[in-house]
Amino acid sequence: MAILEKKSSKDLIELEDKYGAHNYHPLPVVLSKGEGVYVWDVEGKKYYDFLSAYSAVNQGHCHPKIVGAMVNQAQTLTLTSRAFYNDRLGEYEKFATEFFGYDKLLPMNTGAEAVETGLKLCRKWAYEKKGIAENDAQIVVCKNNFHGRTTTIISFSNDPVARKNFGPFTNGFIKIDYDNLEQLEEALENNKNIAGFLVEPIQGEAGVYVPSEGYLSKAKALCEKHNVLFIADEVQTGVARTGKLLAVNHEDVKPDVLILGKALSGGAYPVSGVLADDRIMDVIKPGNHGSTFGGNPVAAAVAVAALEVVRDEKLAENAEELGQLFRAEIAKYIETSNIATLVRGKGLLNAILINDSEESDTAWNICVALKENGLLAKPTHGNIIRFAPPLVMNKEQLLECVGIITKTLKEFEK
Ligand code: IF1
Repeated sequence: MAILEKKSSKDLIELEDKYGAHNYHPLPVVLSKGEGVYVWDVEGKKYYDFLSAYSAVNQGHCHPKIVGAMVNQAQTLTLTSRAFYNDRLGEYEKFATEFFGYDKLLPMNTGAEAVETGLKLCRKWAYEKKGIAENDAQIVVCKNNFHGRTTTIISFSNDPVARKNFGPFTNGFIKIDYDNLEQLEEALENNKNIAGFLVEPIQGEAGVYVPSEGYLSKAKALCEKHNVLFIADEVQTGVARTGKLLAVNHEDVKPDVLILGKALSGGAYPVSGVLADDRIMDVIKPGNHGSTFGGNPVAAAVAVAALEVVRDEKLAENAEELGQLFRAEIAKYIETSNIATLVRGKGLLNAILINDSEESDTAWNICVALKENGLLAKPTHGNIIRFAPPLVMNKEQLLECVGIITKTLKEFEK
């Protein structure tokens, strides 16, 4: 019977094309299995995963400890809603707040929801604690940000593709250049209605743009001076990706509001959350905010297991060490290359700049060739390729991957 026949990659791509909304342009590979740093397509070809589901799968695909916790909890109790207590949420909240050093956690599911939560928390704090007049609060954000897809979040995006024809938008945001302390200071000095500063410690979608050393700590100091909340979106950079538990730890900054997602679950389940101390979080009262699935028992069990893996397997230390090696090896190749011009990043969140225009399809074609050579990565913009493998990789595997990447880039030298 046709229904029992194993479908090919081509069939499955056609199926998505016919029945799915066209909101993505994926690389033409159909995956059906993952383990650690590897994924397999439906024809059985094995690849190194150098995207890690945009840094959600930091702990590696199908980590047995995380999957074990998920299966066990799924067979016991999946969802109660927050109308009742469940026996996992409090344990998770205690674990997560101690792990990250905050008084309270507000659990959500996706990154965008957690960003929304952070923005709502910041506004409410501004009216009830800072004393800004109702509806006057402003939040400073950075140009070329990526914080998710909701209407409020795209209201302060400057990506025309993400915004066009989705208006009207939410007011109350002031855009400044990323990595520019003068503009931040000017915004804070000249406006008494600023409630918060929302920032990615490294801009991921912008092309793994690492700010100048000292930017985050000086921005935090400016926020403190003006009684403005420093809100860090660590959805992509958090949970060991950049070589520290949090990217802000590189500059010893403690954000007032910390937003996490993606690798909080090791990619097994949608888990996000917002962390803050009581002086901020206590503005949230029953009925102010919530979610059917936020803080459900499966999410709670998965998140505890995922964070334990990060700690027990020393993933931050491994990301730091392998990241140094990756950049050093790629930099050596770049010295003699006319196709790659720069490697940048922190820990295992890195990007290689391709010597062509943003409008060109060179980076895309390189990613297709990388796929043929057994490594999956995705361009961000037309001329930047992001490289972010699971953090459970070892040195031998990383060096093999450097070999695949340099060999592939050589095929494109002019
Ligand atoms: C997609 C990018 C990465 C994020 C930060 C919040 C969110 C994200 C800093 C929202 C999400 C994703 C979503 C994904 C592509 C991806 C991405 F290229 F678009 F920028 F990772 F680099 N804050 N990032 O990076 O989290 O609601 O998606 O759980 O397909 O849109 P979400």
